Amino acid sequence: MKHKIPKSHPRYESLITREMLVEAFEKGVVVPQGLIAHGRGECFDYLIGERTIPPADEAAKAAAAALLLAEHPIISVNGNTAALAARDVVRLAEVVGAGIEVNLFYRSREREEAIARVLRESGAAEVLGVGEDASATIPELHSERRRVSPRGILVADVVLVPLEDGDRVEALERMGKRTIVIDLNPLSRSARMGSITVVDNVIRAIPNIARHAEALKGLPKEELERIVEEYDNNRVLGDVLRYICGRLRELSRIDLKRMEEYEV
Ligand code: PTJ
Repeated sequence: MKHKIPKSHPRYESLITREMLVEAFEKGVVVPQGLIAHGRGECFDYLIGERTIPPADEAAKAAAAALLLAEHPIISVNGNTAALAARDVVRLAEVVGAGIEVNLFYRSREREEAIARVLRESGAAEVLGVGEDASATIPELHSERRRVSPRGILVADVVLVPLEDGDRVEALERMGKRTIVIDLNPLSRSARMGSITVVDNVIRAIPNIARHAEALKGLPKEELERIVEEYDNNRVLGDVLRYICGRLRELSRIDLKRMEEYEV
């Protein structure tokens, strides 16, 4: 890394994450817009306390069950996800038997290949959605995200979409696919339109879904179906908002200089 961040820095993790994104930006993996998107995510991460909150864990469990039940699950990867969680994506894909596909809002051949390279270096055997492979289109979607692999997202029944930009989630849902969204903003269009929304940092969310999948793997199909059927995304998003409100209310009553000492 170009800038050495001292381990003792109180915001070490957060600063290292930024360095990872800047480095990925310099390699052409992340777009400048991705750095802006990350800043928005950081703000929401502060509000939830930079940890996996109970409603996010509930969503991660439902996501794991949905991925295990899927006939043809696909993990969609964009620049930020490749920069922050490539190894975790590959691991999750292995646990649930999912395909991995590059899908970009700011698509270029160079970026597709740079992202596929990061994924392959992280252990992915096959990466879909690169070059001519992205030859199919999602109907009624006009952004570059419409271009998908006929062996991947086009025929998938469950698609995991980390850090998405709204309208593709709606288009995939219209096609009858189940979408699992990872987004720190509980009010984003993607968060509201997805079937299952994990309001958590992609860095924590993907390994957490993999942990749940490992634990659920041996369960009978009916049990997994029950978890997915009982899951209510609107109620869970409401729980996230209530969690944030409650946390802010408690924080407003303490000495903020000593915030880290409180379990809030
Ligand atoms: O790599 P590309 O070309 O596909 O472009 C990717 C970006 C992220 C630039 C593109 O999808 C975009 O513009 O996304 P948006 O509309 O800015 O939405 C990104 C969402 O992700 C926002 O709601 C952020 O709060 C959220 N977010 C940012 N960082 C994280 C995050 N959610 C989870 N984990 C993060 N680390």
